[in-house]
Amino acid sequence: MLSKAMIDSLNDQIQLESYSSNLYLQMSAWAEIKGLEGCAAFLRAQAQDELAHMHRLFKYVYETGALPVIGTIKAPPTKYKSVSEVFQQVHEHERFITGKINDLMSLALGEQDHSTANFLQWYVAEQHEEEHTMQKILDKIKNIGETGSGVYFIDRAIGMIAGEK
Ligand code: OFO
Repeated sequence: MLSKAMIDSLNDQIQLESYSSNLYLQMSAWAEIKGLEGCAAFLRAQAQDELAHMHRLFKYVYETGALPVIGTIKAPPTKYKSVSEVFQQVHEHERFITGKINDLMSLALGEQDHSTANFLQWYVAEQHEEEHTMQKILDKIKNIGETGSGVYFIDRAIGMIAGEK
């Protein structure tokens, strides 16, 4: 059985994972409109992953006998200046999520809630992986550069990463 504080925090995370999914899906629309098919494919796949993260939490909460609550999801931004801005924001957002997962883990450990701590391990590993992927993408953007045909090659490189997912 989960504490009230833990149920509330897990529900906050359900809401955040839903927001992450919407954020990346909205970013994929920006990329599509700009003709950046590789970036769009990557961001759509990322949106799907975030939805799966939300469902994983949702299932865990109801399996404990508590009520998962999605709540209100705020609207994500719709305008971006460049590919680098999009992926900088993705990276920043993932770091923010890592902080939230760490807070959840600290709460679970503090409460000696070993079941939830064990459940959260998967998210700890996932955040490590995602931050690493986003850093790799930012490095590629920096190395290739966004001038001239650079954006074309960046899009191809990110599309290849999407294909590996
Ligand atoms: Fe970006 O990862 Fe969800 O948790």
